[in-house]
Amino acid sequence: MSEEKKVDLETALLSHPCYTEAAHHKFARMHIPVAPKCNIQCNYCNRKYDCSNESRPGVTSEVLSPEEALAKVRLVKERIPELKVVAVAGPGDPLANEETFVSMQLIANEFPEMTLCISTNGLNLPDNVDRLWDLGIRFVTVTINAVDPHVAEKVYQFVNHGGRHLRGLEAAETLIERPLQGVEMCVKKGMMVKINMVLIPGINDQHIPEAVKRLKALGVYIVNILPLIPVAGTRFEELRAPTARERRELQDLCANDVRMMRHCKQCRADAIGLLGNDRSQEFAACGSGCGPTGGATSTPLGLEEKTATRLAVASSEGVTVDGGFGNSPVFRIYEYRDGAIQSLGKVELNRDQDAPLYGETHRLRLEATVQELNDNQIVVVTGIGDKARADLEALGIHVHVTRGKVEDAIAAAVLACRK
Ligand code: CLF
Ligand code: SF4
Repeated sequence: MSEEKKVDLETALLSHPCYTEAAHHKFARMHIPVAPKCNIQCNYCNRKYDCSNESRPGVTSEVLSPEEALAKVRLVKERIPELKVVAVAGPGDPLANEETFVSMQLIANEFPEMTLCISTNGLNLPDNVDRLWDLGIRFVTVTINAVDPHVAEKVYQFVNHGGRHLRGLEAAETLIERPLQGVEMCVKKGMMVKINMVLIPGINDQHIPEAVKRLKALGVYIVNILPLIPVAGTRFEELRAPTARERRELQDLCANDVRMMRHCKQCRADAIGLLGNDRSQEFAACGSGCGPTGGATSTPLGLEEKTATRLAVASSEGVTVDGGFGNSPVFRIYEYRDGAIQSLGKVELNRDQDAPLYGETHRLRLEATVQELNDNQIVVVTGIGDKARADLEALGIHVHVTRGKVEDAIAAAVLACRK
């Protein structure tokens, strides 16, 4: 029998940016995208994109082998000393891919102080609790969108389990029974279990409070209610996303029963950095080339060319400019250099979408947005008020107002700024 890995759970909890809100400004996490296969089909997931269990549906830049993942962890640890957590969160299901276990073992061997974390749909969890424990994994997230098969039936298209392809009620029952069993086993073992629930208006919104009570009774540590992101090419593409108010009201209600996570950023399967500042693009495509003598990404950050321009673009999907300065909930950050555009991540503003666009609250919101974006040279929006424009310009930030495609807007904004 292997010797049990010692983990200081309290210290790990206090520095885990998802489990402890106060830690998320200080400590970074890294997702290693080593798990491409999935054993179920959620109606909100397009498999060309990242796993919606843990990520906003954006294209993962790469799928890594365990050895490449280890090399990348070395590089990221060197550049981001605040790195505390390494996790597998897709792009498929971690427990449907043997590479998850191999990668975690390699990382545990080389970085014994690192907190290890996984996020799974839970189908294979009961069979793997001991294995995860032996690897030193103490943080397990399970996505459970319903505990009633008649609700779950509407969320999942199929489940592949035990050599069978299940659909309908049978699939739903399996995808309730197995994850709940896994959660119970993890809690008994001493793991910190987080539940992710995708809030799907008209499908599970009325059911979530009941589901939360059931999960609380099993001893889960925290619950994270994520808004549905309707993704093109999925069965739910025509559904609407919940409003910020709907989500908050549900969180408030469920907070009577269990601790709520409210700072989730729905990260990519290859996310790197602080939760609110994804730096994955800095390390993109550095799989096997990111050893000590690695490729382009090993250029020290301070030695970048001076011609680079950093822009914040109000764009919900990264396709078109579609937000005003005062109401865009997300600004995407890009670097423009010698005609090439590189995505550097996004800044999310945690805005109450129902708040009025006038008055004192709105004024404070605009000031906070100016501060959030003040390390950019250009801000691109569909509209902006005089006061906010003046505040940005006082900081030397050029404002470009436009609509249309993001890349066209960036090129035009840089040109206008340099005139
Ligand atoms: Fe990753 Fe998830 Fe571990 Fe965090 S993310 S596997 S628990 S280390 Fe965090 Fe990202 Fe939200 Fe997930 S902000 S999507 S909750
Ligand atoms: Fe997609 Fe994740 Fe659901 Fe699998 S578990 S179908 S990868 S969202």
